[in-house]
Amino acid sequence: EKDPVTVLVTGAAGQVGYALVPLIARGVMLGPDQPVILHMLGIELAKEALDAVKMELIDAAFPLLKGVIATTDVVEACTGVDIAVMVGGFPRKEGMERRDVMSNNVSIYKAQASALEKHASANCKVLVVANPANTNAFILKEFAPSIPDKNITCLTRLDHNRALGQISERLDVHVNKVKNVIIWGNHSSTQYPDASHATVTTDSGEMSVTKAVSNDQWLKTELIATVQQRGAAIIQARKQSSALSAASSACDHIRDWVLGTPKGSWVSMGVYSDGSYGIPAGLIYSFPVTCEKGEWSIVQGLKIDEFSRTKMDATTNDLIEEKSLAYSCLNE
Ligand code: NAX
Repeated sequence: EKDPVTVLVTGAAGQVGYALVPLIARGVMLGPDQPVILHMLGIELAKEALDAVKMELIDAAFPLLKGVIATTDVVEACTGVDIAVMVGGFPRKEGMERRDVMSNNVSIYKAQASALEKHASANCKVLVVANPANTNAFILKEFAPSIPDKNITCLTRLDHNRALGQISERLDVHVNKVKNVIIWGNHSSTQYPDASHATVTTDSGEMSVTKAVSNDQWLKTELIATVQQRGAAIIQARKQSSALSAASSACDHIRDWVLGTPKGSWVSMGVYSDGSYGIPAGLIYSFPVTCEKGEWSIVQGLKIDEFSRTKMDATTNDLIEEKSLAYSCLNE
């Protein structure tokens, strides 16, 4: 039997956390032969609910689950962690200023960065889910300088999967026949869901999605708007934000990162920009990536037309603005 991998989930008593921990314990994230130890971090206010999640994990008698910790102590939570999924955060409530939300999250991510840096495994991989996801990941990176840049990422896989889902519905093909969409930029409404490089496998072989939909306008207008606004549509219908799809996509993100992407296909991840495609270096920006042996690399050489460039720049500017808001909160 393999040695267990220790996975931290912060905010595990919340709705995404509650959907995510059973998937991890079942092997959906790291594979059906990989034992796991779960560390769940919560805050005092949610401690009872967090203890209840631990009780349920024990009750479910998962064969792969070798241990569970439910704690409000950030040091205990981060100690020996191999994979950290950061779901805990301060949500935006009605009537709240953007600045107040940012300020709260900046202090949470600053503190948790230091704890991870000091106590997690040396090669700990980090996925930030909590919003503003890219900027929380950026703050984490700033305050955990000894964690390699390549190990800090944020979730845009849900947006990526949403785009695949919309195209599959439109073409009436199974979602696994569609691949290589791209989410560029910020996990916010300025993100750019780009299907111009996507392909679909049909009975007569692989063809571009642009050709298959035979309506370029749909890809450039409706698809983009639907994916950008999908989170809001779920909130409107469910009165709560997406949870099961977010949890499932977080598993996809880590699984592909650790175990690799299939040959010929890429996925979207919010990663540290190295300047590819003219995106300012150092921003946490969502790019198309392939993964091999636990390392992601940005897909190079894709043609970027005028339309894409404008959209990619708009989401860059959104991220630069968030970054300066975060810095101004730090200096308060
Ligand atoms: P919930 O409010 O249900 O859960 C958040 C949990 O975090 C709560 O249990 C809270 O007590 C806990 N928490 C707060 N501060 C903490 C701290 N300092 N340390 C540890 N835990 C802390 O929100 P939920 O719907 O689960 O969403 C979680 C986060 O994911 C939110 O920030 C949300 O905006 C974000 N999302 C991001 C997505 C993405 O694609 N990147 C999609 C899903 C989700 O909306």
